[in-house]
Amino acid sequence: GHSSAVLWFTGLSGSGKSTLANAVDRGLHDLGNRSYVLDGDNIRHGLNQGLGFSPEDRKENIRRIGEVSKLFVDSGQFALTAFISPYREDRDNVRALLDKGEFIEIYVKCSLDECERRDPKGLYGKARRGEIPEFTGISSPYEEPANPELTIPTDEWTIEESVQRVIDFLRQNGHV
Ligand code: GGZ
Repeated sequence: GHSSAVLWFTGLSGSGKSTLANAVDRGLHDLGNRSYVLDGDNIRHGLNQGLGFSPEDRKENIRRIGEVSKLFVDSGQFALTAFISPYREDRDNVRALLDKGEFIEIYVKCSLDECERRDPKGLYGKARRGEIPEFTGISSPYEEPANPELTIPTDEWTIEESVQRVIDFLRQNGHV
């Protein structure tokens, strides 16, 4: 039957996680589903204010987001999360919180070169100049997912194609 899930978008800054999550959110609503996007704007400025970007703080950031996502699924809603979540272990810990099939890891794949070209907030430029320490991809690692449910190459696919691929996956797996 139909069942909600966590759609866990992971990828570099500027890879398109938030854009894709919000587009999928609209697609799910149009199909009559309840869903909600968790991102830096509503989590890092609220629940997780005070957490920075050290490995320890990122771990705690992801842990709390995982717990909140689980609450959404318990309430029957889709949680769409858009965080870099650079550490494989932290993502796997969230996966372990949820039942099988309820954690859908979506690798928003975009080369570092392309993310730097986009640089929508000028953060890569600052990181290159040493003005932002521990910046993911520059001076802090990003660990690619080993076995994501989906990989979406945002430097190759349109947003429409990408949304369709996610919705198709949810259909094939009985979520919608
Ligand atoms: C990475 C940083 C950093 C550092 C500030 N490293 O493009 P953005 O601005 O909107 O997305 C980035 C966001 C990453 O926060 P997350 O909560 O997704 O990170 S993690 O999952 O690793 O906890 C970027 C901004 O915050 N930002 N400093 N040093 N991104």
